[in-house]
Amino acid sequence: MSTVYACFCTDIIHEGHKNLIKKAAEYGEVIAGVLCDREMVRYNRFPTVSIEHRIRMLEDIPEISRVVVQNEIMYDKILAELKPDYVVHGDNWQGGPESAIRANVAINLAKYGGKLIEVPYTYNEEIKKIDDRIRDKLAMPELRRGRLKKLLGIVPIVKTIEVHSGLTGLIAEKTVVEHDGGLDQFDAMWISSLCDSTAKGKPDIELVDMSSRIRTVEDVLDVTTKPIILDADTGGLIEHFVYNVRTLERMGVSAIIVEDKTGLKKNSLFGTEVKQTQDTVEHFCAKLRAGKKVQRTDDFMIIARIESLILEKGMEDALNRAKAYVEAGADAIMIHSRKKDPAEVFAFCDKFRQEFAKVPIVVVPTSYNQVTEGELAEHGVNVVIYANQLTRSAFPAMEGTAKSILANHRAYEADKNLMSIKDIISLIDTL
Ligand code: SPV
Ligand code: MG
Repeated sequence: MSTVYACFCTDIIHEGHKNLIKKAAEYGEVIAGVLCDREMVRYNRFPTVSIEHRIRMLEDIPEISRVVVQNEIMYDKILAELKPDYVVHGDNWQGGPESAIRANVAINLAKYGGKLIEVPYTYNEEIKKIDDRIRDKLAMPELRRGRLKKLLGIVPIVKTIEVHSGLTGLIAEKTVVEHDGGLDQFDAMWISSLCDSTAKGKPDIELVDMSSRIRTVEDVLDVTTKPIILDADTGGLIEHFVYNVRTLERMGVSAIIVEDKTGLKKNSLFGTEVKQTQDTVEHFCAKLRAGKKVQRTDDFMIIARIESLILEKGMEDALNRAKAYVEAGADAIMIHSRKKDPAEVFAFCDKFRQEFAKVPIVVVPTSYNQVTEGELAEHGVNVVIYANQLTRSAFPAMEGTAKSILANHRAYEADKNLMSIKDIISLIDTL
């Protein structure tokens, strides 16, 4: 009997999947693949049910004779292993980044003479509703909040991009690329104090207060499902900090990062060019302890950000503070640097890892931007934050358009660089 292989990356079996399975069974014995969590996250969205649940869900379907786990989005290994006579897939992968998977399947089937069967994808209101329901579920505070901790256990490094509005949130949510034989997307969003302030035309000195920052968080929460890490600056007065921890946790924010500075905070990338004061270890630890004490779930993370390297206080100071902050309850450490190369960050991570094998490390490679995610992960980094690149790319693009319209007294010349009206309209989801 011929064998037929179909891979599923879904949390629910709906009518469309059932149609596909029925069609597959016409060609022979059906082997179903379940895409593993790590690849689900890169390719699709975060699973709302466990892999064990997804396996059982397929095992319960009478037409399926066997279920296997597919560990890579591309089919090289699984097809070499199973050598099915047919691969069955919906025909909705012919455009966009998914077409790379289709091409990969074709190449691998050709190696041994297997065939691809494409089943017309079922589009109907019911399926759209199911899809919307999963997305809505992912956006709910209870489900979104804990996802950062879960991601830390699934992906080699949590890739986080700066967002400061609903629109930038959509970019973080929806951008998927095909490269190096796989698909990729961002795992989480960073709401930067620098970019949130800049978007409002204000300096990054805690002038944009928490009420206003929370408004930005809500705009992002409204249109996305990915976890949020909020830049909480110094956290302010301990008496205020505890209230903000409660509010942000309740909203579904996954983590806040508080930096060990005090007084008038200036952006770290100024380094020692401006007057900035580092908090005492005792006072900052008291702030961390107070925050940890008031949070109500195990999901929410308070991450301690160390400014010793920024303020040129030395590696020893950074490491001593890291130890004290972890002991005070910090869920992770962010080490910041404004050096052009990652040497001091690597040195910190290597030493920190000797003492703390499990405490996550967060980095922001803005100035040492040649470093790759792979290199950071090798030194034990768990979260990389691209902290300001969307803002910095948007500003020159907008300024260029403004200059072009002024210079030409019309918008015609600028238009070739612009997104079409049709595309900008379809970018926004409608209910
Ligand atoms: C931010 O993005 O606001 C940060 C990171 O705090 S940095 O600008 O490098 O200080
Ligand atoms: Mg900041």
